[in-house]
Amino acid sequence: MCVDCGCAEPDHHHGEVPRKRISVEEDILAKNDRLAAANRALFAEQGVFSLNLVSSPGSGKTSLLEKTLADLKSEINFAVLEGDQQTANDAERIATTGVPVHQINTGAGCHLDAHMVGHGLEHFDLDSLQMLMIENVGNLVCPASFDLGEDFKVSLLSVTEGEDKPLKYPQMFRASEIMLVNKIDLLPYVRFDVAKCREYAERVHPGIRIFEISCYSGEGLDRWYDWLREKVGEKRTKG
Ligand SMILES: Nc1nc2c(ncn2[C@@H]2O[C@H](COP(=O)(O)OP(=O)(O)O)[C@@H](O)[C@H]2O)c(=O)[nH]1
Ligand SMILES: [Mg+2]
Repeated sequence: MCVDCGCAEPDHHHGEVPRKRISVEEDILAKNDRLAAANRALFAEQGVFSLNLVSSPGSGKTSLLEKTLADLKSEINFAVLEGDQQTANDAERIATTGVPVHQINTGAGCHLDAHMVGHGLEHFDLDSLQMLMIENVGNLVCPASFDLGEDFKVSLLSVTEGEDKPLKYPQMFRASEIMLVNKIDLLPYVRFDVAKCREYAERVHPGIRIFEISCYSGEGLDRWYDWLREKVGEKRTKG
């Protein structure tokens, strides 16, 4: 047994190796933060409002984008960056709305980073862009640590996932301005306590804004749309 930490590995050292690992991780995050700051400066200069959508796979990020773009594209100029490990499936879904979209495949990577987003922006005409939607790789862990330069992170949680997710993945919900509780059309069929979910989210992030929505029925989307309109307006005035 290792004398340093009590783990089962006999030849497990706790000297230089772990220290080096930590400094590499710090370097990666510091480099990411510098590139995120550059993205943020570009968004500010161009008056582009940007959101980073995060959730487990299947919570409805792409569905939310399809619905939002279909309903608001006549009043807001959007572009979408899609992040997935493999496939261009989501970009193909978004392309059917007619909104400019670019797919980023991260391979083994579990999140988008600011460098990928910076290059992704090269595919869009920033002069006419008002709002950038970034769909991150689906998971509630890694994307929390990587700033992309966005204005806000938006977490989606669908009612089939269990109401305790804000407590289990607090970093993600703490980093998010909004939590969207999606698939409320399924509430009659699943055991999901919306009041508890709200309480848990509020516990890890006091003041978090919560919208209950269904991308299928459209219920609750009006408040989400009003919030987007308000924020895009504010950003244009500042930009
Ligand atoms: N019942 C229901 N299903 C939904 C809703 N939104 C998305 N879905 C379904 O959930 C699945 C995953 O959606 P998708 O948008 O691909 O999720 P993503 O992986 O987060 O991008 C698909 O089968 C969608 O049709 C909703 O509001 N209600
Ligand atoms: Mg998707």
